[in-house]
Amino acid sequence: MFDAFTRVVSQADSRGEFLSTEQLDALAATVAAGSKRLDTVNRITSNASTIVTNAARALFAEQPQLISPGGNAYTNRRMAACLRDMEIILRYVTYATLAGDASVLEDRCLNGLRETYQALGVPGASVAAGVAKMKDAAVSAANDPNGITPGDCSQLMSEVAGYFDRAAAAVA
Ligand code: PEB
Repeated sequence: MFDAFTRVVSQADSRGEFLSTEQLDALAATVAAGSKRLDTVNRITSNASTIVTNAARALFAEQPQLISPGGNAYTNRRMAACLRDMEIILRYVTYATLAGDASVLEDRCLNGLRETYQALGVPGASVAAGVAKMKDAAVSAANDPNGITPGDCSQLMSEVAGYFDRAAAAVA
């Protein structure tokens, strides 16, 4: 598992080089934006259950076959598994956001997930649609200007959106 710092160290070490000025500048920018990152993680974490529930509700409204008899979220057991899966994915996105690196998400959550869903008969495209809904909700929760120091978070928001996009692409 890498973070923004260990990633750069590992890359430099594999080439046997000192850290470059560009790498140090990029890390300095990461440190300078640290409060934004922590606020973003905090916003998503504290809204997690709303983000998951609303995304699932919207997904089932769009794809009602999932909750009809024979559907992949039909019966309380499968519904619970579905909500849990969405929560797991969201949780790993918050870890990646904190770390500033996708490796924790890739290695511990997405690796082999497509094959798992294929084996279970869970439609990956539907999971991807649910993840896209969580992305919109998470970005808007993190971007909400109420009660927070105003600032430009566009770069961080596209980084966060990118983690959701990776998750969706990994199962679609
Ligand atoms: C991945 N999901 C399910 C299972 C596993 C995962 C391993 C099988 C075991 C179980 O049921 O608990 N687990 C999950 C994950 C990690 C992990 C992401 C990462 C670390 O360890 N059903 C739908 C929707 C979708 C869904 C499209 C968006 O209709 C999901 C939610 N996942 C779903 C369902 C099951 C499941 C299991 C319904 C149960 C499938 C079944 O038993 O029929």
